[in-house]
Amino acid sequence: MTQNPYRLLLTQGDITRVDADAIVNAANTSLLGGGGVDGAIHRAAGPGLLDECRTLRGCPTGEARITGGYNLPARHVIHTVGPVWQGGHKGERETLARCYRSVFELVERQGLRSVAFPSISTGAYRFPISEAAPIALRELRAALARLPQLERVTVLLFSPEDLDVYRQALAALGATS
Ligand code: AR6
Repeated sequence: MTQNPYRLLLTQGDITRVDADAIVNAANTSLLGGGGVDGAIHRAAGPGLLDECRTLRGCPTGEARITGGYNLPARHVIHTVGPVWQGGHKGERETLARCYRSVFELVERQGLRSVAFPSISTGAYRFPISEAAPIALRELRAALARLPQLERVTVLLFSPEDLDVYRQALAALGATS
C-alpha cells in the first residue's frame, strides 16, 4: 500500500499543547502520575484526570488505557507503561513495541483519527533513544498502513537532539523498507 508520508509528522514541542483526538502518556504502572511527560500531562489536564485514573486501578507494562483529556486540548489521553531499560536483555525492545501496538488497538477501537506520542521510555526509564526511535517508527508506520482511519500520527520530541535522532532513524528505515 502506498503511504501518504504527510500522515506521519516528527516535530519538537510540548505534547500537552497538542490538539489531537488523543495524546499518549508515558506513565507508570500506578497510572497515578509522576515526573516527565506524565507530570506535565497531569498538571495541564487538571485533577479530573487523576480522579479517572484512580478508577482504572493501574496498568501493566506494555499495555494501555484510555481516559478523557479534561483541560487538555486533546480529547483523550492514552496511558501506556513503557519498559525500564535494564541493559536490553530483558525483552525491553519487544515490550516497547507492544506499548505502541496497545495504543493503536485503542485508537482503532475508538475510531480516533489523530494521535500524538512522546518518546516512550527514553527519559526516566533510560531506554537509549537511538534504539527506541526505530522501534517506535516501525510500529507507527505499520499502524498507518493498517488503519486508513488514521489521518495523522505525530511524534512530539522534547529536544532538538531527540528530534534529530528520530529524523535520522526515519531516514534509515526509509532506505531499508
Ligand atoms: N512533551 C513531550 N515530551 C516530553 C514532555 C512534554 N511535555 N516532558 C518530557 N518529555 P519520561 P519514561 C519527554 O521520563 O522514560 C514518569 O515519572 C522526555 O524528554 O517522561 O517513559 C512516569 O510516571 C523524554 O524524551 O518517560 C514514569 O514513572 C520522554 O518524554 C516514568 O517517568 C519520556 O520521558 C516513565 O519514564
